[in-house]
Amino acid sequence: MSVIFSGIQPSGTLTIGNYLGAMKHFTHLQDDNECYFCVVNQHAITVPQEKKALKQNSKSLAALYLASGIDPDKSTLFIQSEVPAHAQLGWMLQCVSYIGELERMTQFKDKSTGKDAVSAGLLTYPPLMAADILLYGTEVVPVGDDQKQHIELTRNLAERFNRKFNDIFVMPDARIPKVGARIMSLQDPTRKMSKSDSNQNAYISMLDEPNTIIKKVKRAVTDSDGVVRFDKENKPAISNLLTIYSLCSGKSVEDIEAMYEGRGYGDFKAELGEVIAETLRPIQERYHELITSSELDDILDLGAEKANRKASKMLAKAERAMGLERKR
Ligand code: AQP
Repeated sequence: MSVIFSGIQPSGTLTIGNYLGAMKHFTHLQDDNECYFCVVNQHAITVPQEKKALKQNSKSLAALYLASGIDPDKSTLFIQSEVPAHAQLGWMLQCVSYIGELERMTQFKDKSTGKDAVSAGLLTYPPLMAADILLYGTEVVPVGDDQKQHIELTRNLAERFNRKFNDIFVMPDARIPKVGARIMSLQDPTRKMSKSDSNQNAYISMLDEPNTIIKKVKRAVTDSDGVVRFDKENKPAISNLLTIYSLCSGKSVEDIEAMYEGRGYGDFKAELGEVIAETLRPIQERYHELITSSELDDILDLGAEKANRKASKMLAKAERAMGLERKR
């Protein structure tokens, strides 16, 4: 049994990249582990968010966690801003972080390049993420490939804190899926699929209608070769579509290649659209039941209570280690 933590930002509606790279794997973990799943809304505000949309996306993300199989009796599901220890420990970890190491984070570079105004929060996002993880004594962090660097920084910060103050933090390990760790944009296979992409055709949202999914897959870029074959280097777009097909259908890439031998991209894309729509159908049905129910608020209230109980213990230890307590 391990302690597991994972967070997703409510910065838009989740894409199938978020689902296949992260969320899909969570449900298998909750039977044998102590799991914490978090809607990291304080991370989302590192870039501008419209307040109504943020509120709505946060509830929507919580409902998607549940609809994809998170069981509140087995896992703790909560909203980051409802557990103040995250921001409190995040500040303490900012104070043990170096600006240079934060500036080297790929995600910071990607999200800040070419922007007129960049929030300080975008730079200090990784120590807050480290706090999310370290507060729960997390051993395993299931994430997509893009988060590997942040987990490495979390380990460095934990190690630095333990050495300097007191040995209180557990060293977490990233768990990255072998296939699907980086689903790419449908419009540019050199970039990862992201929910905040300004081009809606670049991603499939978990709540897209079947017709929209089918249209988006039809519009996905391919190549001029016309052969359905996995070759990441020379055929990145088709390889990305094959990965999605394989993960959604449970069929191996080789079997899918054989199914489309001698057939063009038209058939392949039309059927892939159906396969994705079918994968999302039960999740969407459950989502629509949950999003209008009071059950969702009850689950999140209880989740915040459980998370606060656990996190406040580690926060107290960290404050004591740094000399921030008065009486304890
Ligand atoms: N394209 C992807 N393929 C596989 N896994 C992915 N993840 C994100 N995109 C892909 C994984 O999803 C989890 C939640 O990610 P997040 O929302 O916290 O942040 P992110 O990685 O920045 O995701 P987005 O969709 O790209 O959000 P925006 O557009 O707001 O920046 C993580 O485990 C991540 O690895």
